[in-house]
Amino acid sequence: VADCLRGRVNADSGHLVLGGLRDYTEKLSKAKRIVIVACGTSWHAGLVAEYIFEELARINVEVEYASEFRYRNPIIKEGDFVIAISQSGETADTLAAIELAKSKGATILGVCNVVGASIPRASHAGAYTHAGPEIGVASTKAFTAQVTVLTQMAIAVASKKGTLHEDTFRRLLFELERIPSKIEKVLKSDEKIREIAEKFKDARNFIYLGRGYNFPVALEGALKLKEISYIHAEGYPAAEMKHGPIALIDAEMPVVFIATKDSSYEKVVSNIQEVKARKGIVIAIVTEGDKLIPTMADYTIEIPAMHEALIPLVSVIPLQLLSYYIAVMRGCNVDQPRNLAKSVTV
Ligand code: F1P
Repeated sequence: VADCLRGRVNADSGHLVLGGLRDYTEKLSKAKRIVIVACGTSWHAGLVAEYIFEELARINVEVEYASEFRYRNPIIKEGDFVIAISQSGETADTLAAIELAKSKGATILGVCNVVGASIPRASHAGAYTHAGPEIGVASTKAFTAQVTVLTQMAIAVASKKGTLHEDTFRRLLFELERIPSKIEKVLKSDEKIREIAEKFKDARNFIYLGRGYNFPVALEGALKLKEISYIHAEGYPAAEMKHGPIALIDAEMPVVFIATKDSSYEKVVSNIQEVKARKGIVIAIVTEGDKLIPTMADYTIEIPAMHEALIPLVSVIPLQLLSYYIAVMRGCNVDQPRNLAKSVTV
């Protein structure tokens, strides 16, 4: 992530430097609609991007699973922008979605990790995440790097469009520069996360809940646990709990809340109360210094405070570590999970 940020955000001059996208910032700022296509973890990064683009740049964004988009007859018009996100740059579903969108006249922007891969080659322009190779099959640092690049794109487009107040622009750049040190701080909770993993390594099910920017993080936390530990896990928007998942909650059910101090905080606090009233076990990711949630939750992991649009970059880290430790304790091969391929090319 530090590599991804270095040389790309120049906080002193207040400029964003997104090499391959420079010529498209102006065009994107006039876009009526952006469609994001991706699979798996990259799709979750796309959901974070939807929230950020809509909030900062006020552009309508739709996020599509490439594996569905490619088989239907989506409405794509000339002038639409399609952002294709992929770690490997070789995912067959995402490539097919690109070709379909291109045939309907869309401009394709690729966000990819592997230089020269098929997806960047099929795109009109794009940005590399430069996260380095993923050693394991399940995407981890790719998510943080993708969200970083997409956030920078949204900031650049919003500032060109004039929808971003100068103070917010400067604050976001300032805070983006400090994300690596915040991640390092979270990594110091390693031992605590290991202890939580020890308690839940034999669980059969998990629920992950978050609101706003932390909803895609809940999905990603659940996916990581499924992928590498083979425990059944579901991610939901916390507000959806009452529409179904609440039926699953009992004294055996660990519920992971991403409950940081942001605009959804009060609502998430009531969701935690609802789970506790049903004797569910609450593991909460909270903002450093939070005094309330630790009195309600069974376990808490702190992350530093930051602008809410940047929280996913950091709140995902303890969830990745939790999955990692649970998987290791269950004797799973975290680098090569069963049935998963590094790039899904069929
Ligand atoms: C998409 C993806 C990964 C997942 C696994 C299978 O890959 O779903 O998110 O962790 O490796 O493929 P990509 O298009 O981002 O390379």
